Amino acid sequence: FNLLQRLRQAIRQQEFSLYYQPKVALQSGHIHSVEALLRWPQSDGSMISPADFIPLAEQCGLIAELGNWVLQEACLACSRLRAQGFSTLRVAVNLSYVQFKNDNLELLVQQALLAARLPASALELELTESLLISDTDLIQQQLNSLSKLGVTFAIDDFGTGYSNLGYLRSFNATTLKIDRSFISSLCLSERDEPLVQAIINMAASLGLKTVAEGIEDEATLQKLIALGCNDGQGYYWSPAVPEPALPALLNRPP
Ligand code: G
Ligand code: G
Ligand code: NA
Ligand code: MN
Repeated sequence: FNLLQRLRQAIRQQEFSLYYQPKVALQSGHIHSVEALLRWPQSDGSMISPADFIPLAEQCGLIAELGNWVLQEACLACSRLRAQGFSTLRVAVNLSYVQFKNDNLELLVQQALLAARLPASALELELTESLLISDTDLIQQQLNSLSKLGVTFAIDDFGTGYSNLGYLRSFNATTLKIDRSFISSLCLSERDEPLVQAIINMAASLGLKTVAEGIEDEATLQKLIALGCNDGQGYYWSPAVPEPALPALLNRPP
């Protein structure tokens, strides 16, 4: 079996699971949102990373089906957690540019929200810069109509894509996620602090919130608070965990 055949079979047999990583307000320590991250557990107990199988799923078109499952399942999980008392929790879902090539994305998002009885404001979609600069009419239209539904957008891995900032003029994002590569050495490298400060200042002047990815220690957290970053994600709080582990995390005092 090669990886592609195994991927096809895994989709058919629903072998995937979703894990969720908290997004934390840096000042208060409050977890207001979770990011859904795909996991593919193997029979030997290991996991294949989405970084390995998502590009393959994109190439062969399987990402449409897989991505739609992620959307549905993430909305259902958020709805279940809201019903358990975490009534303002939001969920973030990563979207592949391939999912925008189908012209029914808006409908799929609406259906996922409706099936979960979740308001659009509970859903954030994470997009990469490469998607945003491939500024085709179809993508622009879809972003606009999703935005009108009330869904919000975060720009993922900011700073690692292309240095074309033109899309920030026209695209209605609410959040910039500063890539982990800038955060992981923030307290070690002299160059990273002014860079991160510049990103945070630029975001603030555009009215965008900032999320720092990959925070692992207290010193980095304190530095980001001092730099004015709004939110964070990282092993400092938690890696992505399965849904049943979330209530304990969400109940944990900051
Ligand atoms: O979870 P982890 O940090 O290993 O994720 C690796 C990469 O896979 C990240 O870039 C993440 O955004 C991406 N990824 C995880 N889950 C999904 C998903 O459901 N859809 C898409 N398109 N990408 C995902
Ligand atoms: O591309 P995206 O930002 O969606 O991918 C997030 C990836 O980073 C996932 O694979 C996730 O498991 C990983 N990740 C999340 N928090 C941390 C962290 O604090 N440190 C490290 N090294 N990786 C992290
Ligand atoms: Na992401
Ligand atoms: Mn990211």
